[in-house]
Amino acid sequence: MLYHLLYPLHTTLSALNVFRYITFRTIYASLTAFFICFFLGPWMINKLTQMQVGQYIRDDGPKTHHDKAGTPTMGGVLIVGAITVSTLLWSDLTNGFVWIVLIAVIGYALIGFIDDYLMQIKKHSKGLSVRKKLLLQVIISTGVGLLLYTSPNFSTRVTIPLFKQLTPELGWGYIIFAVLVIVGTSNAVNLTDGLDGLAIGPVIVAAATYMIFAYVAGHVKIANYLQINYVAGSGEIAIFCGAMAGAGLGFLWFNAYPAQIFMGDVGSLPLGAALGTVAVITKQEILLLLVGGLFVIEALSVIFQVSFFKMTAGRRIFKMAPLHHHFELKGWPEPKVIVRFWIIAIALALLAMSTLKLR
Ligand code: 57M
Repeated sequence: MLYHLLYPLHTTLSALNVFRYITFRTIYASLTAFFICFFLGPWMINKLTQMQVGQYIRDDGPKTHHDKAGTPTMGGVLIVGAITVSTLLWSDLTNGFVWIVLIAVIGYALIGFIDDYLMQIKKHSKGLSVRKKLLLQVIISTGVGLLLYTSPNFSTRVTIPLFKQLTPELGWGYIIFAVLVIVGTSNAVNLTDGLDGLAIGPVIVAAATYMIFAYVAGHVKIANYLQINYVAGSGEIAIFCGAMAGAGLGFLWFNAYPAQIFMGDVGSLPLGAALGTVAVITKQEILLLLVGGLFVIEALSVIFQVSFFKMTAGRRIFKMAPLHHHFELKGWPEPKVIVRFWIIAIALALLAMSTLKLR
């Protein structure tokens, strides 16, 4: 909005020329989202406490979690609100990708909201059934996939890191591929969200990484130099990613151990969906396995644990899945698990960035 209002005035006030630059708008989108979360955080915590939207804690989890009962949840409303407002303020609203990623985020936030609402407000402890949640996720991601498929000049080739010449053409199958990426990432982030700051830290890292990828992919000269797919218009997605990283930092202020607020499904589902959508838009889909490697590890720990549990009638690989619970039960203090998982997430993101230069 600010771009549309202020940039045209650069002919009379040349300082406003700065609104043309994606880098400038990305920095201010990050700061805007950060300050929204930072300043509204305490108000949100009070409001949720008054409304008694406190976390219900399962008896079968690690004992240390029992003290967390009643922590206000659904902080994701603030994160998604901050990302949306900031993106609307700083990006070029004539860019279709901006609207597509906002549709994904708001759509998934609604699914998360319904789930949290049933669990926390209606005290319906199970929330939405897994099947209904998945169906809604597939419906929204199919819509997102279709919108991308019909976007002018959008390539339906998949980028394979390290093999820049190998780009399989999926045609309409790309829609199914996009659905898998978006639904998978959303659920993997959701599974990771089980310790204070554990999910939002790597979300910030991944959003910052894709902020760079989006800028690079949208810049014809840099994209050609690095021999990566040039995606016209994807530069504006850097602004969205900046807003996501900024909102994440603002939320982390309160979600840091010991957390004063949790994000709830209304936060974890849309944040994961946003990363998936951004990976698809920037044509760095497979690389998300590395950028969001921590989410992949957490999801795999659940898949292996559940499969092994079923195959062996009750035996386990880990003390408890997802993986963070395993280390907690081994006696690692919660902050140690969290910070070590963040370190892994940062190292994986750096490794992913290095592939831009490798072929
Ligand atoms: C949601 N939710 C947290 C909070 C957060 C298939 C199975 C592995 C699924 C998995 C599951 O349900 N995962 C998804 C994880 C919950 O956090 C809430 O949920 C939101 C995210 N959706 O924002 O609102 C709890 O996590 C803790 N927490 C923090 N700090 C935070 O910042 O401490 C969350 C955010 C909160 C709080 O305690 O209450 C969760 O863990 O429930 N299920 C599991 O993760 C369960 N695993 C399990 O059953 N494993 C089995 C195998 C065979 C499936 C096994 O290994 O034996 C565990 N989760 C819990 N207790 N709580 C185990 C039992």
